Amino acid sequence: MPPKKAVKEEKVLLGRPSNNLKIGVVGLPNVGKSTFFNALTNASAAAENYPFCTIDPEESRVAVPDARFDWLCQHYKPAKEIPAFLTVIDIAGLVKGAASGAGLGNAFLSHIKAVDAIFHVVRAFDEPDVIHVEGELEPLRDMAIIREELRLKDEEFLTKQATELNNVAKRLGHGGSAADKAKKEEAAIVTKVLEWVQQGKDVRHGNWSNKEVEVINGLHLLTAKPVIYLANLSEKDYIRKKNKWLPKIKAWIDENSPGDMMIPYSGAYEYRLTLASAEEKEQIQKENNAPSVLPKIIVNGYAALQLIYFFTGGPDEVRAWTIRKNTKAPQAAGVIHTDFERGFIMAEVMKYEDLKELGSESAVKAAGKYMQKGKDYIVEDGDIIYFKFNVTAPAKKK
Ligand SMILES: Nc1nc2c(ncn2[C@@H]2O[C@H](COP(=O)(O)OP(=O)(O)O)[C@@H](O)[C@H]2O)c(=O)[nH]1
Ligand SMILES: [Mg+2]
Repeated sequence: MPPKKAVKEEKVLLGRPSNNLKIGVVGLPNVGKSTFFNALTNASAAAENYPFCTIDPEESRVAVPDARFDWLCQHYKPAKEIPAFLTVIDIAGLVKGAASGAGLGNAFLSHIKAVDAIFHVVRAFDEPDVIHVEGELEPLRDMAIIREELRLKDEEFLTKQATELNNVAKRLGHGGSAADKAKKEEAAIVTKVLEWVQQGKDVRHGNWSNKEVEVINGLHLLTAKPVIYLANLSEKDYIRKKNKWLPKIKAWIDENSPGDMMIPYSGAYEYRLTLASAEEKEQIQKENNAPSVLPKIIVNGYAALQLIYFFTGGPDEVRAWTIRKNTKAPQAAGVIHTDFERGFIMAEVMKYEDLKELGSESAVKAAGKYMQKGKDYIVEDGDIIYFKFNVTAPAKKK
């Protein structure tokens, strides 16, 4: 037999975000979670171009800002404009000891379980009027508390899972069917993840095999979710771009949560901006030389999930579709409709940059840059795609 060609295995990513992405705002009480949440909600409600809806007082749907999307809408002047959305959830009730029932206890848990990623708000503003639950302002202690509560919850859950699975595995003994073997493998993986968490580590920082990732994704672990740290500064510090805690927060993240992003912002300032009229808003930002950082926070929340989008465009509708990096054309088509995936024939692809530069679809075609791609094509961020498919193809049995 000829030697097998070495194929590079595609890395399976942690998490399974859908087109309806959710990010939870997490942190100790009085750190500025609701202020941040309200600023986001106000800012989004002000963007009248977008179909906006607030789901409930703690849940808000915000459009992901994207200059390419805006340009496409101007270009096609469609009847309908649908940007990418992020659902942001204000999660209250996480305090020291919450994992074992303190404060609102476990109420926060189901909420965090349901999100795809976490905005971890850290208080770095000193304000004697705003009481700190833990006494003095100490962002590093606060971060450690939140991290530990989430980790403890995972440890508790994994302990139960591992015990159950290992009991089953023991009963199965040696040998067995393929299903038995899979069960035993699952027990071994869950045990391994439990041991990792018992060492005080977060699941997202482990280097897991694809098999392990698949098991982990079924567990909805809290410490497997991507985290973006939001350091909440006073207006003054934000404007002068200086705060004594920031270098320490950064160092803490590098040591305890390597690779996770930190974005400094000021809840008070952002909130004030959202209350101002459009002109006032411009003026305040210019005067202080301190632009709002909300768009950056939303865009990075999106990127932390390893998401990209492709566009569909035409006179009826311009729309941004969310997919994970490394998604192939048929699966990208499947996000629009399962028929598109099932009957996939080809993807006609234009690059956003080409359309923008050349000015029209026909010019892109004339330049030979309108491409026809097959089922192995990996969709790239910013592709403008027209899918061709054949709906009469019979449904494949799974
Ligand atoms: N000075 C200052 N106060 C803030 C800032 N962000 C929030 N606050 C205040 O801190 C208090 C608690 O904020 P809130 O958003 O309700 O915190 P939550 O408990 O984490 O939801 C409120 O009185 C806010 O006005 C900030 O950036 N600077
Ligand atoms: Mg609150």
